[in-house]
Amino acid sequence: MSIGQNIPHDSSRGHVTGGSVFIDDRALTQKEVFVLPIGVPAAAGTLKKVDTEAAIKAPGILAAFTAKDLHHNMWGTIVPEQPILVDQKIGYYDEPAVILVGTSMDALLRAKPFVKFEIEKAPAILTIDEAIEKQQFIYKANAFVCGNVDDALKKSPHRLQGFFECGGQEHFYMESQACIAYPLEDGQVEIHSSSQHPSETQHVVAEALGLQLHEVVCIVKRMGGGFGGKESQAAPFAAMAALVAQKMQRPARLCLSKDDDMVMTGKRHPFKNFYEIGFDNEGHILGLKAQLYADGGAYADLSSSILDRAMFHIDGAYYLPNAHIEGFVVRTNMHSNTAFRGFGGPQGTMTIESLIEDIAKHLNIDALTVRERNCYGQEKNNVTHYGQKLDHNPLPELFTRLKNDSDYFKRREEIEKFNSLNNGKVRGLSMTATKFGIAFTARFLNQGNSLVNVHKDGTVQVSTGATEMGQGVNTKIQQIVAHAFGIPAPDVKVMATSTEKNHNTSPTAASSGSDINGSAALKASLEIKKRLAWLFQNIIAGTPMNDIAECPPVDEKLLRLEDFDFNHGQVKHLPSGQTLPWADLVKKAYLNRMSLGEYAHFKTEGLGFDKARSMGTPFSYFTNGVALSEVQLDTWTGEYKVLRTDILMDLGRPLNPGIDRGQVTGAFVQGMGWVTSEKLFYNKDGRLLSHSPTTYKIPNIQDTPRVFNIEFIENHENRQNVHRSKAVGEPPFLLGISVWTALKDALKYKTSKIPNIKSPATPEELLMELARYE
Ligand code: MTE
Ligand code: QUE
Ligand code: MOS
Repeated sequence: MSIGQNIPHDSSRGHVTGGSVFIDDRALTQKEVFVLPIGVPAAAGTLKKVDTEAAIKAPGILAAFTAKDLHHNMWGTIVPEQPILVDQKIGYYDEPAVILVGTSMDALLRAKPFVKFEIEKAPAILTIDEAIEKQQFIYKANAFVCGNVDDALKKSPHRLQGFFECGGQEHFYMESQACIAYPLEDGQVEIHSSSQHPSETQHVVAEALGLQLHEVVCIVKRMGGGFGGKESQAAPFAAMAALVAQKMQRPARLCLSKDDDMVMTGKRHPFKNFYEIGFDNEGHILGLKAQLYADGGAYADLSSSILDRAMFHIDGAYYLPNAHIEGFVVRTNMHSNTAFRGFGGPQGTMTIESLIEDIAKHLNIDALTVRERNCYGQEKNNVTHYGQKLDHNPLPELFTRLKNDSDYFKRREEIEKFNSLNNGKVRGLSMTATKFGIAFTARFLNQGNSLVNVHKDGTVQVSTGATEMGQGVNTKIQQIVAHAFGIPAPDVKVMATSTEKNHNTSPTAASSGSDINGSAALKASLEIKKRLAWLFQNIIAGTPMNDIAECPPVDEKLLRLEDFDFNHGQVKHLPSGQTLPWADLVKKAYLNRMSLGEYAHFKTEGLGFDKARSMGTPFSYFTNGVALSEVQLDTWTGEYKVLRTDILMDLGRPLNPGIDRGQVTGAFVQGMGWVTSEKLFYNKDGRLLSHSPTTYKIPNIQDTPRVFNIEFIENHENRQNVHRSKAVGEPPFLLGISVWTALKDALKYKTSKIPNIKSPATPEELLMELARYE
């Protein structure tokens, strides 16, 4: 019951009726003030002076604060090197430097132009190439080495050399960065934040204000989307609001406008990846040498972990017998780039998917054939370039099944016929894969804790460190707990995340929110279940109620949990057939003075990666899938449509197939947006020009595939994770790449050379490439 069922998302009604409360929906409290961060009008240089005098005199303006008002101005999830407010050195254009406080947002916006900056400008570094030239590095990874790549390349009958480039991506969550800080007694602060990482927010706020961690509580009810953008970067805005709350002893609300959010916050990392790949006449990859360069922007943020994940995913779904992979994060004068769905994985995998298209063109073989020849095997060719062995690898089955189910070769023939008409339209077809490693590669983050409280009427409240951003983690945890107790899902409520209930939480990220927190919730539930079974066993044995001792530690001889069936709101002792309603048993436990609450800690087992040698087991398991996309490109305008996409995924035994289908759909569309229309434009000073929905093009409903099929295979073997489910949040994002490779495939019909396009493949990008063929 409950597990594997399509119960509705716990906020679905609220989201469509307007009942769901986001940060800015919270009622105004007495004396509450509004906070507006203001950014610097230069990408590099020194901030000499900020003049707020005129602004403060404007109607409705109460105060202005700058870096010197903070107890501690540095933050950074991995390396604390980023100022909350610019002190002297400017990192990027529109970097927050002043916070203006007023009685209304209207007053703040009217006063904003009166704030004056005196800046000594310096030349800005705005591209990866410039940063390499000037040797500006944030991080250099240890190389990943397997086999002997130089030897393999030397012996390869064919070699290709070049570079692959992909752009950044704006998160475009519906709710911008937002928080409200409430001053409490004794200098304590309570922060309500739209954050994927409440513990980090608590930490940054405490440090910025000179408080200790136990003086700050961070509460997250939900986010209107996060997608990685609120993992680290919610924290500095919370610190700004908290500073105002502390200084003025008034509640302070900071909710960014879409435009301010877009210019001030970091995005997906653009990458430039240099490669040399060797292969034989059949297209078998013999060796890959690559150097990955990620644009970290002005500060470190999570860039090092993101680069690591790109290096882990450079293999895509393909076996690399010999590889030498190096990676660098460069420092530029751009907004500090950050986590975004896939966390570097897409930038790594897209490189090899692009290379497979190139190999196919070079050898004049179908790209799917090249993919199948290189696909990781089940018995052999099943060890990654970092030494992790694939367990129950479903990739060969996924490729074969989708090829057959979608009539790949028949459609290829039809496309060839269509393209030979030369009617100003050209079609392309491509299948790509995702093999996404599940676990934080930073080992210590693979832990979580939960608090389960059973009330006297038998209903349950659960709290974990997981934050709800639309992905359905609350619903999955609700299902896990309801299933454990055998009660209806509506009798379980997942409560707002708070650092007061769950401490030292990891960010809800790496797609492992449901894995880790669901496991912790299950563990706590099982402890309570054990106590209730013990009580029931004693009742059956006739032990007088008040004499029932504490539940003993697990001992098969004293208590056999399998003898008890918790289902349909009843608890049944199977050997005797005796039954008690769940709520009655709960009440008896209370009267007998037994604890009906439990806390549990969970850690993911089996992880071990040796960073010095770049070898080991960084991941708990992999989530795999394949997608086939067909596109039609107008060769006169460069415009295109996705005619059809078929997706086949292995999600183990999904906890909620409906929610997972939503995740696959959304992730795919977000992925195809990244590789097609979502282009970031900056002027020569490094100012973001595409800073609003009118200038930045995310996919709309008409851009989605005309025919869109999503299916799951059955896999009952993922014993590594809770109820044999698999993480779903990020893996299908990588399938959006199939739209880009399909466009590249279409171009192949127009040239004898290997098409050379960047990502995103905007109509302009494609038209320019087509123009080179004439
Ligand atoms: N789905 C929705 N609706 N909104 C989001 O912000 N974030 C994605 C994914 N799916 C996101 C989403 C990202 S980046 C991650 S890491 C996972 O959800 C996090 O949640 P999970 O670990 O519980 O799957
Ligand atoms: C995937 C992720 C994250 C990650 C590694 C992954 C992530 C994250 C961190 C991280 C690393 C070091 C730290 C830290 C966080 O690593 O989201 O605080 O010190 O935050 O493979 O999603
Ligand atoms: Mo997701 S990028 O790990 O928040």
